[in-house]
Amino acid sequence: MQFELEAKDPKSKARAGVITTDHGKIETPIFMPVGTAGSVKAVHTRELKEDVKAQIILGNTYHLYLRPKLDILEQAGGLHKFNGWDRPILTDSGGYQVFSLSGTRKIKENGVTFKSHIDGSKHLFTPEGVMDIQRTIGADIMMAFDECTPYPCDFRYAKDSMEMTHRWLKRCIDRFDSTDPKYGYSQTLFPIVQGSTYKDLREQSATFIAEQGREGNAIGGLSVGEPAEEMYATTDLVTNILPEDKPRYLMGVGTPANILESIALGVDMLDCVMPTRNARNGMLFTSEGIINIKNEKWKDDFSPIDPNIGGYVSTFYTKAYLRHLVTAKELLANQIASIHNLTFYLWLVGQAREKIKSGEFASWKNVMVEKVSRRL
Ligand code: PRF
Repeated sequence: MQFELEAKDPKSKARAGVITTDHGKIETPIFMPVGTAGSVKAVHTRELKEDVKAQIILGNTYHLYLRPKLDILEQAGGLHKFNGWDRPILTDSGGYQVFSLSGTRKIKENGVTFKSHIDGSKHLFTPEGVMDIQRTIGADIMMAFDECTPYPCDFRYAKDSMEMTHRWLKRCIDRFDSTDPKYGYSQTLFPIVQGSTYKDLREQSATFIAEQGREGNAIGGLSVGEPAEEMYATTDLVTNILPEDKPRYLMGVGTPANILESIALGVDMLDCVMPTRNARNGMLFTSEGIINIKNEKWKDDFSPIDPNIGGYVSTFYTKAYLRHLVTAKELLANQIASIHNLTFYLWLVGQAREKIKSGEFASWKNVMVEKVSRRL
């Protein structure tokens, strides 16, 4: 993997760059649609390419390991072959899903034992095991195994957890560096900064992560219920320490406003279930603000869902028609709403990139944050 910085905004820490992988280039800043179980829910790969213009999608180690399981992924020749997505894929390590999804779980130095949310069966994730699983999935970008601390979290717990995450990282690196990719293209490993919202811990963690000298770095443990101001302050502190010449990935963030603010703080990659999950509940993000499409007021609004962002689905279908589909519980509602929200998220980061390159990002961002946060 390679990262080339193309431009820096003069009035913020925002950057534009290009990541090159064996599955193609990613223009940053970028939003990555979440494809938990090997599919971006309600959106197929041709729509992801042609309407949404996604450049990289996520997969989850936790879900794919439990179903369809590794033997099937290996027989398929990896996740790209299995789901037909031939652009880059990043997999999360399970270090988050194991905490948020599985039932009973026990965290020990060796790893985490947990019960499957599907059938209750018992499993163990270790740093080494999670590297092997991501080798088999065949992700272009693999994530280190970490513990995402909850919020709030007392200092002692946050410190012990961060230190364990650092020891786990060393084990991840040892396993990663002593194994080869399975499918003939290269893979890379991103470590993850933790430390809850404690300044000194975040500083320590970011310094430790930077010292590992990997090709990219991630910021975890945020967007877990802390106030937005704390999330921004922590991100600001961490991006001051992480190397400038490597991409920075802020995990699980967020609303359109969160995304723009994080880009202003020097973040290059983001992912979140919000555009797809909220789409399935009738919440639409548009260039003019947020719409609850279930609301009566849209029943005879025959304007396009969003005429300003391009993309077939967003400019062709009307608000009134989508509201009808949602009201009638038609399956097509989920598809149209999900494609639209993702098209908007990708449009938004694409605009951010253009504004960074033209040196106008900071003032544009302030206007946009206001606009995209309005409730229509
Ligand atoms: N760690 C991992 N995945 C994550 C997170 C984390 O801290 C977050 C935090 N928002 C989202 N996804 N491994």
